[in-house]
This record gives sequence, structure tokens and C-alpha cells, in this order.
Amino acid sequence: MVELDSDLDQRTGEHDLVRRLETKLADAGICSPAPPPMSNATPFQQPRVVVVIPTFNERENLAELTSTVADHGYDVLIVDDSSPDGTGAEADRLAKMDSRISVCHRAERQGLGPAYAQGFSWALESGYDVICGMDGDLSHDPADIPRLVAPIARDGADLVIGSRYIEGGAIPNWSIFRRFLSAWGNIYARRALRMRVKDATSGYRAYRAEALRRLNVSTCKAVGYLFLTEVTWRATASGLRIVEVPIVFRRRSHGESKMGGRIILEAMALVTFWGVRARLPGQGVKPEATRNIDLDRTGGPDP
Ligand SMILES: Nc1nc2c(ncn2[C@@H]2O[C@H](COP(=O)(O)OP(=O)(O)OP(=O)(O)O)[C@@H](O)[C@H]2O)c(=O)[nH]1
Ligand SMILES: [Mg+2]
Repeated sequence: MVELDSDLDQRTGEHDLVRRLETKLADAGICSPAPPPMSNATPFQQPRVVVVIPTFNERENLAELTSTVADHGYDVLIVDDSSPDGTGAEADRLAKMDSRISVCHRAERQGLGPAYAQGFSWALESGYDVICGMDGDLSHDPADIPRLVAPIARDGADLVIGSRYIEGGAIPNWSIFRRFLSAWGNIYARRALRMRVKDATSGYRAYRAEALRRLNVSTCKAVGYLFLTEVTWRATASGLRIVEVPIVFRRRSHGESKMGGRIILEAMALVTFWGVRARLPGQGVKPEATRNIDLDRTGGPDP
């Protein structure tokens, strides 16, 4: 039985929180600390970048978000699931005013996973070199995009994750419930699926196009936020070069969270199922396949 300190409060950085929880687990013999990352580098010249933003009821956030992303020089694809609040119409209005913005309308709400899969498929068909994903509620700072893209352009990374759980990452102003949910969800998924990635649930990412194609995300099973973990797991098992860069995740100021019981249940059930299945005799527990390259804490120049 692992006992948690009662003094884990909101002043504690997310990095510290996860490190302390992991130390407890390691001390209790439940897991061992992750081995150090490996290094790899292949330069990449001037990639074409698109930012895929799934939306459901994000009308109030859309204008500020898309203009900020486009002003940084990136194309935007909004993937809207017929939001009742008129996000789709607002997206069309913004797209008419700025040719860098495109919109994909989906007939009904089917979840984050299928929305991302469709957006990624459009981005791959459109010939982009780097495909980013980000939330549509301004929780992810568009100013961080260059730091996500740089390890792909500069160092040959395949997947770059904006991480709240490495040094420099943080989630100020989140409730203690959301902190624990997120921190424990990450630790559970990492251990169950044998991943080294610290923030397997982060939606702020950049993918090298060939790597994303290899992941074949349209066949992912998860429909909720677990989609992001499933993709990370596939990337890990495929031996892709994964980098985490620190981000500060801001609490949304407009609109409502879509996080709910069904999404948590899907995540717990599927991660447990996958983890148990991988350990069954005859299934062959795969060795850790991640080839993490050096964590990029400083970011890099705008590509
Ligand atoms: N297209 C589409 N987008 C979705 C769906 N569910 C959530 N999203 C979007 O996915 C992104 C992340 O969802 P959020 O509700 O912000 O989830 P969260 O970040 O965990 O929760 P808060 O930040 O606390 O609100 C947002 O841009 C949502 O609008 C869906 O079913 N379809
Ligand atoms: Mg959010």
C-alpha cells in the first residue's frame, strides 16, 4: 500500500508531484525509475506546418485562438462536431477572412479521437510536413508551437509532446481533483503500457508526417481523450523518436470542460485491458521500445 503525502498542494509543480508519486511507487517496489533518454538527430528544412484543433462548443475561444496561431505563421484546421453553440459557423466565418484557416465539419459528435483521426488524415493528404494538435480552449499557448516544431525540424524527432510533467511544465489554477486525476492517470497509463513519456495524455503535440502516417491513427480504439494515450503508446511501441518539451497549461476561461465520467471510465478500462493483455503468457511482453531523445527544455528558433 502506497501512502500519499497529505501536503501535496497546489503550490507543488506538476513535475515535482509526479516525481514524488513515482518515488513512492519505486520505494514500494511497484515500479522502477525510468532509464535515461537516448539521443538521435536528423536535420529537417523549413517544414510546412498545420495545427489541427478539435472543437466542441468552443465558439468564444475560436477567434482569438485561430488568429494567434495563424499570426505565428501556421495553417489551422478546425475539426468541429456540429457544436450546438455555433462553433462551426464561427469557424467558417474566420476561414472566409483568412485563407490559412480551414474547417472540417463532422455530422455529429463522435468524440475527440475520431475528430483528430479525420483532421490528421486531411493534413496528411494535404502534404504537410509537421502536424500539430492542440485544444480549442486556449489552454495551450500558441506561442509554444515553435518549441514543439523545432525538435522535428532540427533534431529529427518524430513526435514532440508539450508536457506538464517535466521540469518547467505546470498547470497553475487547476483544482486538486484535476491535478490528481491527471497525474495518476498518467502514471497508471505509463506503467500499465510501459511508456517512458511523462505526459501521455497531453493534447499539445507535433508529429512528423511520415511518423503519423505509420501510426495509422484511424484504427485507434479510443474515442475520448484516451486517444492521445493510445497514439503515444503506438509511437512508443513503434520505436519513434519522442521528445517532451515543457508547457504551462492554462485553465480555460470560456466554455465548459468536456471531461466526464464516461471519458475517465473508457481510459481506465481500456488501459487496464491493454496492460493485462500485454502481460498474458504467449502475448510476449514487449521490451520498452521508446527511443526518447534528449528532453528539449530550451526550445529552438522558429523554423
Ligand atoms: N471535435 C470534437 N472535439 C472535442 C470533443 N470533445 C472534446 N473536444 C475538444 O477537445 C479539446 C479538449 O477538450 P476539453 O473540454 O478542453 O478538455 P480538457 O482540456 O481536459 O478540460 P478543460 O480544459 O478543463 O476544459 C477541446 O478543444 C474540445 O472542444 C468531441 O467530441 N469532438
Ligand atoms: Mg481544455
